[in-house]
Amino acid sequence: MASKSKKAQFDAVKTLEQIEDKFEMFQILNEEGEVVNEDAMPEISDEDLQELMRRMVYTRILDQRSISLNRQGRLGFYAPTAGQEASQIASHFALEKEDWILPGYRDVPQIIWHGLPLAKAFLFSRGHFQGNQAPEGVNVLSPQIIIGAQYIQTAGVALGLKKRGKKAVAITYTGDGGSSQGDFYEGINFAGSYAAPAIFVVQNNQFAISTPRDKQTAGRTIAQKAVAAGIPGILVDGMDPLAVYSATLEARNRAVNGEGPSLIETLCYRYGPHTMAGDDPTRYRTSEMDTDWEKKDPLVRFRKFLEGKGLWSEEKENEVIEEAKEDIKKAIKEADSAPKQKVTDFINNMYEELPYNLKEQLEIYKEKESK
Ligand SMILES: Cc1ncc(C[n+]2csc(CCOP(=O)(O)OP(=O)(O)O)c2C)c(N)n1
Ligand SMILES: [Mg+2]
Repeated sequence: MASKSKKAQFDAVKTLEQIEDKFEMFQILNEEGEVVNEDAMPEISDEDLQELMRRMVYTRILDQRSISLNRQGRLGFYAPTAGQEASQIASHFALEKEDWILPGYRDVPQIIWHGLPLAKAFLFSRGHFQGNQAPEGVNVLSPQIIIGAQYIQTAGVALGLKKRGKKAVAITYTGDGGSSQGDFYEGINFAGSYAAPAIFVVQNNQFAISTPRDKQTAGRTIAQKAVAAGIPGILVDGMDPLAVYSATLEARNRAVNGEGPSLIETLCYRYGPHTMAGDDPTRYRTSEMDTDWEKKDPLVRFRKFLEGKGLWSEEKENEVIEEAKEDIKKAIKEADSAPKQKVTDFINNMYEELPYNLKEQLEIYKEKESK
C-alpha cells in the first residue's frame, strides 16, 4: 500500500535546477565582434590572432572547394564544416604539437592544422589507405566514423600519455548526437577516474543528421554531463573563436598539470548538409534558423574584431584565399598520383601484427595481384 511520504528532506528537483542554472554560455566576443568579457580575454599576441583568422578563412575555402570537388566526383566521403570553424580551429589553436587528436569524420580541419598533409586528407575522403597513414610525428588518429567511439580511445591515449610522464593531452571531438552514445559516458567517466589528461569536445551543431538537439537529452546542456563524471564542464559559444580558444587552453593547462580531463560543449551550427551523400537540410531546418545562425558567424565577428585593431584587411583575406586555392589544386594533383590501391594494402594497413586468418588471406591476394 502506498503511504504518503514525509516532507522531502532533500529537494532533488531544486538540486537539478541549481546545477543546470550554473551552465551559462561562456562568451568573449559577441556577434558584433566586441569584447564583452574583458576579464576572460586570453593572453594572445597580435600575430597569433592573425594566424587564427588565417586558418579559419583557409578552412572555409577548403570546405567550399571540397564540396565542389565532391560534386565533380573527385572526392568521396565529405562532411561539410562551414559554421564550425571557431569550434574546430580555435580549439585546435590551444594545442601543442605533442598533443594527440582523435577526430570524428567532420574534424578533418583540425588534423590538417596538426600536420596531416592536405593530399592525405583527400585520400582519406576517397577511402585510400594512404589517407589513414599520418606521417611520423603527426599525432593524429584517423577520423572515426562510428559515432562517439573515439571517446573511449581518447581516455586510453590520455592515460598512456600520463603513464609515460608526457606533458601532453589527448583531445577528441564528437557531436550533440555523439553525446548520447554509451561510449561518451564511459570515456569521460574513465578519464575522470584516472585523472587522464584528456579534453572531450562536443560540437553541438544542433542536429544529428536530421534529429534535433532536444531529442538527444532531457538535460538543458550537454556540458552539465561532466558533473556526473566529476570533471569540469563548460558551455561555450562555439561561434566565438576567443571563447573556444580560452576554454580549451584552460582545459589543456589543467590536464598537463595533473588535474584531469574536461568536457567542452561548443554551441555552433553547420551551414551545409550533414554530408555530401544526399541529405536535404530544408526537410528538417527552417531558413529562419539558418539566417539566425549565420548572423553569429565566427569569421564575420572575428574579422570585425581584428579590423577594429588594424590587424586584418580585405587584401590580407584575399591573399589567404588565393593561398588556400593554390594549395588545394596542388594537393588534389598529388592525391591523383597515389598508386591504385590493392586488397593487400588494406590488409597490411589494419594491424601491427596480422592475425593468422588475415595472414592466409594476404598470401591469397598477393598471389592474385602478382598475375
Ligand atoms: C554508432 C553509430 N550509429 C549511427 C551512425 C550513423 N550516423 C552517422 S552521423 C550520425 C549523426 C551524428 O550526429 P552528431 O553526433 O551530432 O555529429 P554531427 O554529424 O552533427 O557533426 C549518425 C547517427 C554511425 N555512424 N555510428
Ligand atoms: Mg550534430
